[in-house]
Amino acid sequence: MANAERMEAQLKALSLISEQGEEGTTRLSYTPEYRKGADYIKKLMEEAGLTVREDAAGLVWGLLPGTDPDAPKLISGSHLDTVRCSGFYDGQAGIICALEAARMIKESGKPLKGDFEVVAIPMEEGARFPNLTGSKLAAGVLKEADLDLVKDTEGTTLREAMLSYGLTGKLDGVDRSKEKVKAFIELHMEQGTLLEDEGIDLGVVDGIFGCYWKTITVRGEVSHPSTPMAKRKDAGLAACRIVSDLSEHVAKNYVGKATVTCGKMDFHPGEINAIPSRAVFSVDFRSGDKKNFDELDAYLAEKIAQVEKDYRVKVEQEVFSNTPPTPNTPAIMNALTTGAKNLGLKSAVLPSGAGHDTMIFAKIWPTGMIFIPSHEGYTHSPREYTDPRNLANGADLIAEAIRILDAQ
Ligand code: HGY
Ligand code: MN
Ligand code: MN
Repeated sequence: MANAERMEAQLKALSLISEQGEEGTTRLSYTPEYRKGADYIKKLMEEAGLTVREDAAGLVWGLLPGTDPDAPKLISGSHLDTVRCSGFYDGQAGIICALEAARMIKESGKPLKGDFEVVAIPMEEGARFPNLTGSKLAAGVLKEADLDLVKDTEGTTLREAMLSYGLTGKLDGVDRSKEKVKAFIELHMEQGTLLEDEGIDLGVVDGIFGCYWKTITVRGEVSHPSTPMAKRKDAGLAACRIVSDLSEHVAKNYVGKATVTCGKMDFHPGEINAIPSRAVFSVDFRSGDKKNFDELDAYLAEKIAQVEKDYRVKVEQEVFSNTPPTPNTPAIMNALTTGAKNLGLKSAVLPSGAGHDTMIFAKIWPTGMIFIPSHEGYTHSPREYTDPRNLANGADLIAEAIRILDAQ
């Protein structure tokens, strides 16, 4: 059985590998802190007896070889990067639990037919580069040419960031889309409260909500705050109007269907006594149904046209990332549900409101996701927590499901 204390200690150690910030853990991809986190994961993988490699995109793979080199592989893992001021379970718990499962399988003396690989993935969060970029590179969705096109929030290209991280700036061997993989399984915090509220041990995820991010730039004219309201071209007020009308519209008309979040807003020149000439802000749409994204796009376009007229400003919008709602594979879900039953654990099927690397790997492999309870649903917050017993249940289920799938 999994060792909860060991996993809790490993996650606690990861929590300290962070930029010095106000609170929580901040480990953005391809930064010195990320390098320390990746080296720590490599050390844990070596200690667990896995063969370790880091690929040309910075994904860290731990291999437990199977007995039959022709048998399809089994892969489990999650992301190692965080948002700013984060907790230390989001993504990381999926790596640590997969590693614990690999260790248990190895120590059982009963080898699998297929290779079992544990993976730690960069750039899942959109805190630096567009979200899911690491898994898009591994799935062959992003190609070499994209390395000069994809930029982080400061305008650094992927290739520049990879080179400064010590990688080759090429993608040799990164694309794994042509390999025979029986399943990719990702364990993750629920980032909601259903499991904890209902006293359920583990979640089996059926559908993962889509995640649609836009960057909106409003351009007006800087002038003195004494400028009459009807004369000014106030980019700041125009931006606030778009955000407040959009959020009211979603709150009223998309209950239980979609959400919208404005997490970032920046005014230029950013002085108390200067009407902003430019406002740049983010829009994050989530929904389980792509139709809602299309409707909200139409609403946003109308709202922008009205605000341009009413506020005498110009508005541009740019898609930062767009991943549609993604279903998991029923056969993998069945293996997870059967595995939980075999372990005497209570499980339930539920959707994921958050986005995950699994959405990208679902394009090339059969996929499944395991949720463990998030205490009071906190996530993207230093208050994120789960009882170590949940980590053990999760690792046990990964090992059990891997055995079931390997035997099929
Ligand atoms: O934003 C998300 O849904 C996830 O935390 N990356
Ligand atoms: Mn997250
Ligand atoms: Mn995550």
